[in-house]
Amino acid sequence: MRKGFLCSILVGVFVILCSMNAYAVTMYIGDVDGFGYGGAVGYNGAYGGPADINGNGLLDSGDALPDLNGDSILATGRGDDFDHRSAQEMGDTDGSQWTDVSLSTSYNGRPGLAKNASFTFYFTIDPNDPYYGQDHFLNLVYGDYDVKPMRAVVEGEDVDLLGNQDAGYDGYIWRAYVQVEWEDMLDGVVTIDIVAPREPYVAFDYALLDTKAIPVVPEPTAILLLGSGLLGLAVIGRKYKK
Ligand SMILES: [Ca+2]
Ligand SMILES: [Ca+2]
Ligand SMILES: [Ca+2]
Ligand SMILES: [Ca+2]
Repeated sequence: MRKGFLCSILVGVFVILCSMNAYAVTMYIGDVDGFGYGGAVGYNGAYGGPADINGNGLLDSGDALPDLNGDSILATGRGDDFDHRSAQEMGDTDGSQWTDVSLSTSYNGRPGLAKNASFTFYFTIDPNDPYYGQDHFLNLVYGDYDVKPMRAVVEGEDVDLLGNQDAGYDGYIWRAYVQVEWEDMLDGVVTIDIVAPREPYVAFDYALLDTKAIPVVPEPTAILLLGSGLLGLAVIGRKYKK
């Protein structure tokens, strides 16, 4: 009898955990595929080294967009236009059409430029949702912002974007995020507008609405430093023990 009771409690807990995951508002516009390059194996950034700077097998935050013609500059009219959109992404109207393509003045197939881009999340609010009332994060992954001003406006709030000047190299890929208050989600819509009147070449990988911000993968050198730092601490710890 007691075994059966315990079993039913465990099953109950499992069902609750499953339903918690199912109810979180986790929505993507576009896909997590490194701008359609995936891990960009064999591609270099304009700085001369691998585009996948952090070496995690995916073009993401902290990496560089590929300098396709190898002229050490990533820009409009410099041989770096690409269009990796699927037919479905091209046809979507939520914002997917702005992802995985160079929004570049030299690319005739562009859906528009950065200044025309916007992303809209539509979702259903359920008062029984365990996440009901919880603030969320709006994440945006983009590359090669270097002509000011450019910013994202999320539910009317300005979001600062880091650009190539901050990284010190061309084609810088970064993720920006902002907390979205629950009050702004009650209508079941969250919008991102890009303000970039003069930016002639930029690209977006995807936008994500979730209960957390996208973590940044450390660069290999940072991992090494962290590793040696931990090693140093371990040595110090050992010395103290003596
Ligand atoms: Ca990477
Ligand atoms: Ca180039
Ligand atoms: Ca640019
Ligand atoms: Ca993508």
